[in-house]
Amino acid sequence: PSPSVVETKTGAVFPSVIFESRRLLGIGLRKKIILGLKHIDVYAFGVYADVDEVRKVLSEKYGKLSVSELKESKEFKEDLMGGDIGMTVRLQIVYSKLSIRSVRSAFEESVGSRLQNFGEPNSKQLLQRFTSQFKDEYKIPRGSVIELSREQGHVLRTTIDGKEVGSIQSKLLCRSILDLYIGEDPFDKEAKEDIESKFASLLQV
Ligand code: DAO
Ligand code: DAO
Ligand code: DAO
Repeated sequence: PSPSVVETKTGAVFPSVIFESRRLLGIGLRKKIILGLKHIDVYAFGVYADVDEVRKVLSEKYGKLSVSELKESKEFKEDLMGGDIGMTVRLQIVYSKLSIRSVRSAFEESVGSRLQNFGEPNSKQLLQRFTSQFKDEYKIPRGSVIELSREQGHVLRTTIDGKEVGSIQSKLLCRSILDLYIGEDPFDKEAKEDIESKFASLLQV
């Protein structure tokens, strides 16, 4: 069995491999400042990618570049973010008082700003379609695991503790969610660095 990785501040445990072929590339922490002063840890996250798909989609074009060349390449990042590559962000809830209402509003703020940046004209409707999946009766206590997965054809599939709560097909929504973790202004910069290096090393074969 492959080992797990522990996020030290929260104790959240991330399996090295999920869904048989998605490998853990890096972990981080999502924090939030509430009432302008209090820092809370909301969830720990792990970013996973399907290694075979990364290689299949990207190695022909980028296989000859070094890690540092890849890190400099905007085109490589674009292809990675926008490509049809299976990826999962696994969230492990740390904050014990998270309500569905605050999840919805945080989502509208963080993902909504990305959708607008990417020029999605119907960002409001798209957000609503996604957040309407989050029913008021769901409970997400500390320890809950939420998985946001990009599947074939840019389908965003959401699960809570392994149960599917919905799927939505949208390339831009998938991209916007990945952008929170590995985009230009990520939640956790160190995590993004780790993930970038891992991606690049996957192509060094
Ligand atoms: O910064 O504009 C951006 C988007 C970044 C996406 C980054 C994904 C990971 C990139 C790996 C770089 C490899 C060395
Ligand atoms: O109770 O007002 C409060 C603080 C809530 C902080 C909510 C941050 C939500 C972040 C999104 C979580 C997604 C699972
Ligand atoms: O941290 O701001 C953020 C956004 C995280 C994306 C959260 C998606 C949460 C989906 C959870 C549904 C739970 C009912």
